[in-house]
Amino acid sequence: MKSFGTLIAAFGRQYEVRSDNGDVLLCVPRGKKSLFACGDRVQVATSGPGQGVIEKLVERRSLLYRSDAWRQKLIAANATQVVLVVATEPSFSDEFLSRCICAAESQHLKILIVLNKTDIVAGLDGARAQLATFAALGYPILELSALDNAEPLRARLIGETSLLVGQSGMGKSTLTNALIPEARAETREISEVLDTGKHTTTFARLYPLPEGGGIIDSPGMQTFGLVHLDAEALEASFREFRPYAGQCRFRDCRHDAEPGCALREAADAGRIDPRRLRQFLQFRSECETARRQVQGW
Ligand SMILES: Nc1nc2c(ncn2[C@@H]2O[C@H](COP(=O)(O)OP(=O)(O)OP(=O)(O)O)[C@@H](O)[C@H]2O)c(=O)[nH]1
Ligand SMILES: [Mg+2]
Ligand SMILES: [Zn+2]
Repeated sequence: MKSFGTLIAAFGRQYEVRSDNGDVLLCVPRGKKSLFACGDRVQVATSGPGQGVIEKLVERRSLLYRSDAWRQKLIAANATQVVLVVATEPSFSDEFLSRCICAAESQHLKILIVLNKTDIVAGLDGARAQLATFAALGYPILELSALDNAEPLRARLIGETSLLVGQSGMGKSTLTNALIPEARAETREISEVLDTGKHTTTFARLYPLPEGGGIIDSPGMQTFGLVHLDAEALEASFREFRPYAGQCRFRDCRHDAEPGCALREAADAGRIDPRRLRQFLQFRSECETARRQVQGW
């Protein structure tokens, strides 16, 4: 029997697919290649009780992934919104945040930043200061405590497929459980996470929201390589650079040390955050190094 369904969990080479008639099947891909991601729409053929084979992938509306020179790691497909989860504790990296934003912008996804654990007031000012750059760029920031009350987030999720991403221990799974109690996603004390060096969530899973839409809880990440973005796509994913496109003196300006560089002038004048320009140059240089490695020179 063949049916269409949604891939709701991706563990290595096996996938859980909820078919449109409600059955949940544990599936393997047909053939060796397994390049599916949580959120994918697929056609499956039942191969036994509760088991199936993925036969076809329905074209994706979006795909969020990270990459280094050698590998791509799919995170989720068909999300409409990326929810970047940071917290007052443990500390987070604004560079990591910029990377996630580039990946999301390049897929034209909505972006929402959640500052979690506002009940830990000691970390609040520092976290807000770190987020000021992103607030100035117009990215919405929602402050809450998943342990006290996650409800302010619910209205922002209805009708969207929201991918929760962030570093380990920020509270993605705690938020998921607060909004969808049946989710029962595993959560863990950060101290334990640090002891074992492992993330608590080990694979991405999609949970339907009772009000419509869904949440994809994903494993914490340490790095977010953007090697799949070329220089042009990378530049376009820094939204504050867009008004300066084509304004540099040289058409092929690399925004590095060229005279008459509009981006550099804007950074010097404080119209764009110099830190973001440095991040752009750093991400681009990583991409170029990775391409040279792959090509062997
Ligand atoms: N004080 C406080 N602690 C929280 C809050 N939200 C989550 N935590 C705690 O933070 C720790 C980590 O939470 P998780 O939900 O497991 O974090 P995660 O982002 O899913 O982590 P990974 O799965 O490793 O990526 C747990 O001990 C939670 O109880 C909050 O709003 N306030
Ligand atoms: Mg988790
Ligand atoms: Zn320039």
